Amino acid sequence: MKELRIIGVPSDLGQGRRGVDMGPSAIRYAGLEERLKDLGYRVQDLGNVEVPTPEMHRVTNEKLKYLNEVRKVCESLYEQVRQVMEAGHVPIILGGDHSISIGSVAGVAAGQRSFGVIWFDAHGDMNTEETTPSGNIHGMPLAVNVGYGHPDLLNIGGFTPKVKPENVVLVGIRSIDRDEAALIRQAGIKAYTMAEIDQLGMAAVMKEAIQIAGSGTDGIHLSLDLDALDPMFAPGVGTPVNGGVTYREGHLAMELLAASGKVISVDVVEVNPILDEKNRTAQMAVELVQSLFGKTVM
Ligand code: Z70
Ligand code: MN
Ligand code: MN
Ligand code: MN
Repeated sequence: MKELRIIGVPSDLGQGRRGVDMGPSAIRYAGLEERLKDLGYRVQDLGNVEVPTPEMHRVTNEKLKYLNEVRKVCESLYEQVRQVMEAGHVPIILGGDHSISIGSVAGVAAGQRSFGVIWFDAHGDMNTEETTPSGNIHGMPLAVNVGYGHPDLLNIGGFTPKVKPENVVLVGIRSIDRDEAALIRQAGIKAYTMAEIDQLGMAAVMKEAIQIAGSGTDGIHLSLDLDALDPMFAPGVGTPVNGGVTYREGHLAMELLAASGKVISVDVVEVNPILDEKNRTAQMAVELVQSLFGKTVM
């Protein structure tokens, strides 16, 4: 049985609302480590990556807010994740906003050159400096990971792209900017909208997603943005979008990933305890991670 390593990244530098920096604490408070130990894993919490305080820094580029600070955080995270991968362990990276996945995916790529990514999200996260409506880097990490974006972000780890777009799948999208849609198509990334989840069912969607990310690769990185879930089940996120993945669909998706035996690493991002109701969203995150690591009814 693989050993698990928890890494916290208390960063809200990639988006506009404070609070998501408290995500790692909220997820730990919801019992992540204990719940994984219950499943029989050896788990070690490696603590948090150091993150600059936004109030101490100024936005200099409105199209790439906190670029320098985000880059530094992602470089530190890259180093940590690379070491965990090289030790043969499974990193569980707790955000923080989704900009941190530039660092986590870079670290996974350094330890494992052949892998696919399942990006579970209401959003595409495929903006660039040219297409972003907000300048928030959390709307850009998937683009960076497949090779589009600012050189300072692309160069983390010293190589680009981190993952081949043909091994990347978006699941749960329902809020995409116009030019972002064009880049998703241009890059050739398979995207399952909520409409397709409704039409095909989550089981069929995940079967295809696992095929795209997992066949011909040595593993799958799951990047789990809690806003993929319907706000009914995950209200504590910066940008709730109605019409999302249900509680049951979310668990089914994780269970199918667990059954595939292909998951090598995971991000759990965008949990914002300030916007949450009694830590429900962090609890949801812990439950989903339990299913991802093999929890079943009996
Ligand atoms: C929009 C942007 C976004 C959350 C990603 C939204 C981006 N596409 N929001 N994750 N929560 O500003 O780029
Ligand atoms: Mn070890
Ligand atoms: Mn996201
Ligand atoms: Mn999102």
